[in-house]
Amino acid sequence: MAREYFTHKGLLFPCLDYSPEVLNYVENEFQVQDDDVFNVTYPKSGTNWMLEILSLIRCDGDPSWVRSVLNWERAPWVDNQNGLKAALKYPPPRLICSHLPVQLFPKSLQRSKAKIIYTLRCPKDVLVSLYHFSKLLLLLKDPGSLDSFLEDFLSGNVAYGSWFDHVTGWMGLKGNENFFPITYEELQQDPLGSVRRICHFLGKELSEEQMAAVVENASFQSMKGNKMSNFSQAEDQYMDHQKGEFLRKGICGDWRNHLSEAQSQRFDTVYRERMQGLGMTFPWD
Ligand code: PPS
Repeated sequence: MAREYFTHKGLLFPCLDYSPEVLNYVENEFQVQDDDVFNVTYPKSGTNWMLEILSLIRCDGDPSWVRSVLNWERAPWVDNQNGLKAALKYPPPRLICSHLPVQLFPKSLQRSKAKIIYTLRCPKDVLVSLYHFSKLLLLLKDPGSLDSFLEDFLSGNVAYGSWFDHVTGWMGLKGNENFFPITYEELQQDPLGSVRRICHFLGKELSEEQMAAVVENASFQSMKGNKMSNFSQAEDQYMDHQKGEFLRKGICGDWRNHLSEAQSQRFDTVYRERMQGLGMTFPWD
């Protein structure tokens, strides 16, 4: 089961912990509640950073919760079996993570006032982060060479499917008052301003000191030193801790250290083809 995938509605998902039954249940039966906050991303786009920020905002910047409860318990991933069980038991107001593309997201979202925070990241950095993470996360297939993984990524032959489809699908909700898109790059460039905007979206008032505490306690270094947030507690059946760390580099533009000129140009060609119709610009454009 480890490192194997199945296909559900045209997309690949890991066999370990995922199933068509769970995905169907989440899409068709899961009841979104008005006070739910969803942390939605394509993998490796800053999900856990946002999870930490949202956890800390919930506690007015006080780090006790993030230092005492595992991140996947603070905000379970509804997409898989264990996460779904935890989400169903979660006392409201729920904080829930998901990597699902918009077409597989719970249909009941349409009838609710739940809030969605959608974090995007430069796709070349997503590619590089996912390439490294695929070596240690035993849910994912071994990535092979960077050249072949680049082609898999560009064609959506990876878990959760195509980055391009995910982003264009979710960004269709832009302008909806309960949808808040933000980039990893904005979080890096202006963490305090980003936290202020997230608080405003959530209708949560924090003082300047409390927002500064959110930024500080959700920093790369703070998370790296917090065993509730750095995935050091992930079981060996899920993660090969010898192969690397979840909190790898945490920077923008690391792709420049990995992609050759030819690989970068190949990426740009597909990016232009897939993104030109969207009419949006991003910090990495
Ligand atoms: S996952 O596995 O899909 O849920 O991964 P995700 O959390 O979306 O993304 C992991 C990358 O985010 C980086 N990260 C951070 N960067 C900056 N600051 C903070 N606090 C932070 N927390 C996580 C993490 O290091 C991964 O990026 P790379 O480039 O691999 O370092």
